[in-house]
Amino acid sequence: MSAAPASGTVVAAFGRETLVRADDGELLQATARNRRTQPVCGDRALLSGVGGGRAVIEALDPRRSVFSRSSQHRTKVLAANITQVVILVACEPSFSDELMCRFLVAAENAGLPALLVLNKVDLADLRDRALEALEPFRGLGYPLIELAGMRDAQPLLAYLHRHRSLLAGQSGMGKSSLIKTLLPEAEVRIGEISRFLDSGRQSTTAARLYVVDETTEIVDTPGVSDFGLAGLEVQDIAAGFREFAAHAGRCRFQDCRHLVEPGCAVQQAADSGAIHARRLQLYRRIVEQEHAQRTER
Ligand SMILES: Nc1nc2c(ncn2[C@@H]2O[C@H](COP(=O)(O)OP(=O)(O)OP(=O)(O)O)[C@@H](O)[C@H]2O)c(=O)[nH]1
Ligand SMILES: [Mg+2]
Ligand SMILES: [Zn+2]
Repeated sequence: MSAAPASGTVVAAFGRETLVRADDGELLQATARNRRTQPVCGDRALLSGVGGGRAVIEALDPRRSVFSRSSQHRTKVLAANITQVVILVACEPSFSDELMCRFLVAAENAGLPALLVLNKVDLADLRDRALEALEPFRGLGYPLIELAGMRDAQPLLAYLHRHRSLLAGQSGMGKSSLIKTLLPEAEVRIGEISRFLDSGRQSTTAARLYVVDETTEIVDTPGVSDFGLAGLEVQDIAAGFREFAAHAGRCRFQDCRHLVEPGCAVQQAADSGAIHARRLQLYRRIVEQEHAQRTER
C-alpha cells in the first residue's frame, strides 16, 4: 500500500462502487467509505488504501459543474466537472426536438456551452428530413456539426479539444459508437471493466468518462427518452431558450412568462418569424409539463 495521499477521477460510478483513474493512470476499483458520499462520473476523489487495483474514496472535491436531471422526487447527477454538453441526434431513429430543448435548458442553467451533432449522415436519404427538424435550432449560436460518427469523428475533434464533453442523447443516436471511433485502444478497457461492474448490458447504462488525449475527455451517458427539469423555475426554463432574451424586455408585463400573457413580445417575435414558433411551442410545453406536475403534488 502506498503511504502518500492519492487522488483520482471517477470514470464510472454504480452507487458507492466506482472505477477511478488514479492520477498516475492506474485504474482502480474504489468504494466510497461513507454512505453519504455519492460519487458520480467526473468527480475528483481523495483516495486511501491504494493497492491491488483497489482503493477507498475518503472524500470528493467540490464540483465545478454539475449536469443533472430531476423529477419531483429525486435529482440524478449524470456527471460532475464537465465543461461542455454535446447533444447528439441522428438521421435514424427519429429524435425528439423537445428532448433537445430540455438538454439545452439544462446546459444553459448549468452554465455549460452546448453543441449539436447530427449523426449518421451516411444515411444520405434521411439527412434532409433530419436537417428540417433541426431548423428551429439554427441561428441560436450553437454549433451544428454533421457526422457519421461510426466511421469518422474528424469534424468534431476541434470542438472537443480542451474540453471534458458530455455526450447526451436518446438511445440509439450513436453516442457509444462515436466514442469507439475516438478512442485509443487502451481506453476500450474502461468500457469493458465498467460494463462488467454494470452487469454486462450492451446499451450504455451508466455514465463513463474516457480520455481521448491529454486535453480531450469525453463522457458517454445512457440514452434517455425523458429529461426532467423539476428543479427549475419558469424563468430558468425561459433562460434556457436563449433567443427569447432579446425580446423579453419588451413584454407588457415585467414578469411575463411568455405563456398566455397579453402584450408578450416573445409571442410577437414568434408571429413575425424573428424567433422560431416551434421553439416557443416547445418552451410552453416544457413549462406546462414541469409545472403542472408540481401543482399536482
Ligand atoms: N449508419 C450509421 N449507423 C450508426 C452510426 N453510429 C452508430 N450507428 C448505429 O446506431 C446504433 C446505436 O449506436 P450506439 O452507439 O449504441 O447508440 P447509443 O447512443 O450509445 O445508444 P444508448 O447507449 O442506448 O444510449 C448501432 O446499431 C450503431 O451501429 C453512424 O455513423 N452511421
Ligand atoms: Mg451507448
Ligand atoms: Zn412575454
